[in-house]
Amino acid sequence: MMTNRIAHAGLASKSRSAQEAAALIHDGMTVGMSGFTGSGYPKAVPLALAERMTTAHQAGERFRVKIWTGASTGPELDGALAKADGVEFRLPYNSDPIARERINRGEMHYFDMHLSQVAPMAWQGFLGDLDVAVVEVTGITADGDLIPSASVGNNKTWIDRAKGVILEVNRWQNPALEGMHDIYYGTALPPHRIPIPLVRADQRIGQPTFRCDPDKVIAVVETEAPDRNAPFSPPDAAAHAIAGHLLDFLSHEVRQGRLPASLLPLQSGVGNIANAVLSGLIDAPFDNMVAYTEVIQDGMLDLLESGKLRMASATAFSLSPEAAARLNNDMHRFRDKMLLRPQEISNHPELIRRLGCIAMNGLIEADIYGNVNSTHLMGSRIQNGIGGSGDFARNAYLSVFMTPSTAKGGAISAIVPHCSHVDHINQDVQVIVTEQGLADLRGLAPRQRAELIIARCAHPDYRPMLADYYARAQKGSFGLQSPMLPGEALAWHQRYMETGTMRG
Ligand code: 0RQ
Repeated sequence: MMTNRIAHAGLASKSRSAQEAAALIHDGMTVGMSGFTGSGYPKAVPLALAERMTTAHQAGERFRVKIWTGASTGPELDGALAKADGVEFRLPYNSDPIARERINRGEMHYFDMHLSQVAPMAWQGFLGDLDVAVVEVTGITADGDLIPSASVGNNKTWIDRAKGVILEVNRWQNPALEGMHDIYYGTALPPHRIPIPLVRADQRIGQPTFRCDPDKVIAVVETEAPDRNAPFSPPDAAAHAIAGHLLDFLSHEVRQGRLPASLLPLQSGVGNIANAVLSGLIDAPFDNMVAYTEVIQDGMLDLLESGKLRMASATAFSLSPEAAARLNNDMHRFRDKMLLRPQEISNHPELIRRLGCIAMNGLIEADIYGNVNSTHLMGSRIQNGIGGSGDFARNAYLSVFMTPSTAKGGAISAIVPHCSHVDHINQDVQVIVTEQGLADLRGLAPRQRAELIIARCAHPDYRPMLADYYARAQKGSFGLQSPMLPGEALAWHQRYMETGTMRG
């Protein structure tokens, strides 16, 4: 166990202030930062960089960079840089409200990507060179290896690809994180790709640390600052109902012999509903479960504590401040039950297909044919991004999407005639659950799906409108495979824009 956080003498001598480190980043550069859902992101250098940007802008100078990360980060990174108008291009995921506004005002380019594809695409080269990596670590070993922090994300790739590396060594991160990571170095681009030798969620295939050429390290900054994730709101009645329908369905699948009694490796998406489902699993009749997922959130910590979940493999923690403190204070009880991996492994299609994951993700809207929109409001305004939902939904053994049947206090139906934007085509969507009920779409043709989704998932206030649309579409459609009245399908959304409610 580490006592001295920077045990490598050469790297200790590169200790700098955040301001000195930020001064190594210049206008037009591409910067790869650590961070995945509010954990393990650098907390000092981005703030110092934002200050430099603001000063430059005040002097009439241009100072904007391209930022690559693992996924979302914290306000000290995405929020501060967006506020300073310092980001010209962002990938692969954003949930920061200030950055979201800039993206939707057209002031910032945003390449919203499948999270498993970020590292391989960075290696392909079309994204350009990576000038600097800014990576938070828990510590540096005497050999100069880097002990990862509370998220792994794309850090291995940033460290390998960047011309210069800035390390933030964060004392707030528990030294007991050492040994919890599994960093696999066997990925390559075609034609050199080989099978990834992982056949169980709890298997280790890599090493506990990142390799890093000490000569590439241009600054080491010491910090002591907490990760910042949004707290979860307690599950409401809709979340409880959704969890109930889904758990009944999983029990039914076990009884039918289609799922083992310990289920299959669970993937759970972001948000309160996913968290409520995890909480519901504590009282469900499944034991010895494992998770092969992207993030470990509060509900998963509870499941691990209850003993129902044997272990969880992910790329990051995504814990509320209370749960992060609980984990930090009690690391020895959890550490052998968790593995953090690079996101190209946690989200790898080959592995998700091989392990047979049960994917459970949120959505913005689903249409009556089972296509799902996870990202855009009214077809054009980005909310967050596809994140890992595409990696999991297409490759899962069972792909579930869940949502309350309405949004905005009932003024919008989450079930619509046609999605205004499609992230997950109906072939990747096997089950849709709302608080109204569950539609098992497996093996159904489009018109069979439409009837089931309207009957089981739509809110009763919107069922007659959807049924009416569907009946008319069957009369006036060009073809009857997926009946559609082209003008009207999207007028549904137009109505909300004009009157503030879809009912109008
Ligand atoms: O907006 O906050 O302004 O009111 O969208 O909606 O209800 O807070 O839902 O937190 O469960 O997120 C799909 C966004 C759901 C999430 C999505 C409005 C709503 C609110 C958020 P306000 P809620 P949740 C792998 C999985 C993609 C990434 C992913 C997501 C805001 O699940 O980002 O799956 N998924 N990753 O009011 C208009 C509708 C609406 C709507 C919701 N139909 N029309 N507005 N909203 N539905 C894990 C990772 O990638 C880490």
